[in-house]
Amino acid sequence: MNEFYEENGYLLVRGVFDAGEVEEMRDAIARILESVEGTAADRNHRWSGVDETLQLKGFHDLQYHDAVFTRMVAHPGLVAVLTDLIGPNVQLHHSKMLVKPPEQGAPFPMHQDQPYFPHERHSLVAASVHLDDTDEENGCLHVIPGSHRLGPLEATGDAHTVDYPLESGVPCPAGVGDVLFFNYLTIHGSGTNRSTRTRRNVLFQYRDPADVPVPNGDGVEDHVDWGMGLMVAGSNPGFWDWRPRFRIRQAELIAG
Ligand SMILES: O=C(O)CCC(=O)C(=O)O
Repeated sequence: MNEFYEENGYLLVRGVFDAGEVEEMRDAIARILESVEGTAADRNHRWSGVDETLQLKGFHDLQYHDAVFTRMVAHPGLVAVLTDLIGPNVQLHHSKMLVKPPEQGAPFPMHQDQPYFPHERHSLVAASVHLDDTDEENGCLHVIPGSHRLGPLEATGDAHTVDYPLESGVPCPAGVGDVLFFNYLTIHGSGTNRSTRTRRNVLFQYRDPADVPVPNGDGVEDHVDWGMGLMVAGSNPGFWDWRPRFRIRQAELIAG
């Protein structure tokens, strides 16, 4: 495994996606935003507790919105890093887009991702794909190096935040096409977008398929998204043991 990642719990890899691929993803995001405009689906996805005047477009399940993302979640350059960080078998857990609009882009308070989708072996790695140049002014990610080694921490509130200020993290400015990889135990967050520039990211979350999700107190797995389980590298030795069985009620679909 990459030594820097092992030690620090994150890794910035430059130029994973080329300009054309970034443009395809930007266009796909624009199509998603256009498709929800004026509908009930067009909600503000800022985190609970964050200033209500701030905005975040945070839609999940990108590969069900647009085929561009089906290709990008399995992008060879991305998968090459993932197999180094996770192992030969890599499975998609979920995908989402994050758009922080200019001057009012909502921040993410510092947190670990682990409480949202706990797993037994903590193999989960986020790949945050930068579709705009990102710095402190437009709300780049901050991480606390080595915090993945603290294990799961006591978290508070619906947003599962931890008691660390954003300033305690190292800012990770990144360019278009760069990917910031980080473990789901690594404490991270991002600032408000106060610049005149939009900050667009997509985030793909992956795991080792042999890493078993930990159910909540009612024996239910809380965080289940469409596309969960898609193999992007290797094979799935546990396919017959663990497989989601969806029951979709049309009425729920219509109600959103
Ligand atoms: O990209 C960001 O601004 C933060 C995203 C994040 O912390 C998350 O999705 O857990």
